[in-house]
Amino acid sequence: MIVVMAAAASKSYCFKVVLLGEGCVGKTSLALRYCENRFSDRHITTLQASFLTKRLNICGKRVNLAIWDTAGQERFHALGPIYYRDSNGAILVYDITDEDSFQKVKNWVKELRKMLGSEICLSIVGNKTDLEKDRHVLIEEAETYAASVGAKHFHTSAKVNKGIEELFLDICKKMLEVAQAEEAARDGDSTRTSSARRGIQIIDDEPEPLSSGGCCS
Ligand code: G3D
Ligand code: MG
Repeated sequence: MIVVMAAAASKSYCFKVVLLGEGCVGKTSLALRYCENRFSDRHITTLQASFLTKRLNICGKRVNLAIWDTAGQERFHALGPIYYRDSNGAILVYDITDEDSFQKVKNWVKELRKMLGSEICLSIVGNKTDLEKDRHVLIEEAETYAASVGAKHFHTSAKVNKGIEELFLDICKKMLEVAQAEEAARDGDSTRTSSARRGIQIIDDEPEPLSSGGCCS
């Protein structure tokens, strides 16, 4: 769901992005690196919070980003639509040293397109590029696949903090473009039903100061 808070001078956009991918590919590590700039060499199995937040300013637009991470349910094949519905974007992560994890990304793309259509912004991420010597997923194959499904491909390492800012900034820009196009359509009053379907809310009052992730849940 997109929530737009409109005040006289500025607007805030709240976007939800989900992290998807096989267990151990580095989803939690990417979120922690981006939001808290930390990395743990030990597997993080007891993540309590369901999402981390980050505030961005993109070309003068304030964006509150909620990054939803799993609590490890993917290991039991127990991630259902309840986790990703209402998402504005999805980041599909694989481990470049694990071919199976790349195949799993393809399954996720199919499921998301089937359930949410083309409305969700997708990014595909090959993580653990610090382990390049153990690479088992061909760069060209991954990039060609991403392009074929309308997703951008990124190379990241949560361990050495590479490519992560670019990844999140890019998907935020895309989600902002979608939200602004929806606003323009609504202002033109031609696709009111489309806006309603995507759950855009316009709040005309002066926004309250936001606590971390407050309007995104
Ligand atoms: P998940 O949330 O997808 O299940 P995690 O994955 O973030 O818990 O990470 C799983 C393992 O991969 C962890 O190591 C973590 O330290 C490691 N990892 C995550 N990102 C990177 C990376 O960019 N490079 C390298 N080399 N390792 C990474 P363990 O060994 O504890 O399983
Ligand atoms: Mg995790």
